[in-house]
Amino acid sequence: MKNLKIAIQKSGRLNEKSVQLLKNCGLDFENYKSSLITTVNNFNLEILFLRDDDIPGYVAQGIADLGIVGENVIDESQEKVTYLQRLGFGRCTLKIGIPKDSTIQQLQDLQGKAIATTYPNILQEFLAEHNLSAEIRQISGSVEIAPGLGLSDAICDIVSTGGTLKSNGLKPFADVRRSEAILIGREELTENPILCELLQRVQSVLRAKE
Ligand code: PRT
Ligand code: ZN
Repeated sequence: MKNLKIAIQKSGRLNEKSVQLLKNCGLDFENYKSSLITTVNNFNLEILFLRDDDIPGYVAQGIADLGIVGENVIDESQEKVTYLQRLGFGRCTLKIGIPKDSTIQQLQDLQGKAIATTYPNILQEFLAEHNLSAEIRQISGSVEIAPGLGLSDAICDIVSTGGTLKSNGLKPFADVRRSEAILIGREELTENPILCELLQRVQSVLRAKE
């Protein structure tokens, strides 16, 4: 039977837990060192190691069959992929943060303000849901320093402990969406026997953790 391909994060916050999950499923493979693709020795699966941002697109285009990636990245990508299983790790919340001494007090106060983010699509949707229009300043990283530099009145970024907000003189203001790691796949694949076997193993690993 033809191998399936699963894309996981090459390095970063989801890498270790994604690798651990696959190993706990009994899969025997070499972890990523310099090769971006590895074959599982005892299962019909190949593992691709990618930047997380590329994973939804690879799956949607069928370059990979499956992927493990944060919901925030899936939503922002606007790619069409199927959710197969919530994985319970990589939990975080995309939040609006404002300077500690900001005059912003309620959502309506965001009207006409500038908000810096690396998540322009999700932020735009959130603003539209609340009938707000604000200026979205898309930047590619270090979003938390934007208000201090006078670039924006607020930010929209991932928060987990809140430590980064605090150490940059910001405070959480509103939750935009929660996120956790998700096993995604191509829609046509749901009946595939290799996927069914993998999914059963993943679910029994998750159950054993409960
Ligand atoms: O290189 P690549 O593009 O693959 O990785 P990346 O740098 O884009 O992502 P990475 O590895 O930082 O995060 C991968 C995924 O982990 C994210 O897409 C989220 O789904 C999830 N996740 C969970 C987080 C966090 N927690 C998190 N705390 N992603 C980012 N952060 C950052 C956040 O951006 C902020 O700068 O951590 C900082 C805030 O953390 P606290 O604890 O100070 O609040
Ligand atoms: Zn990324």
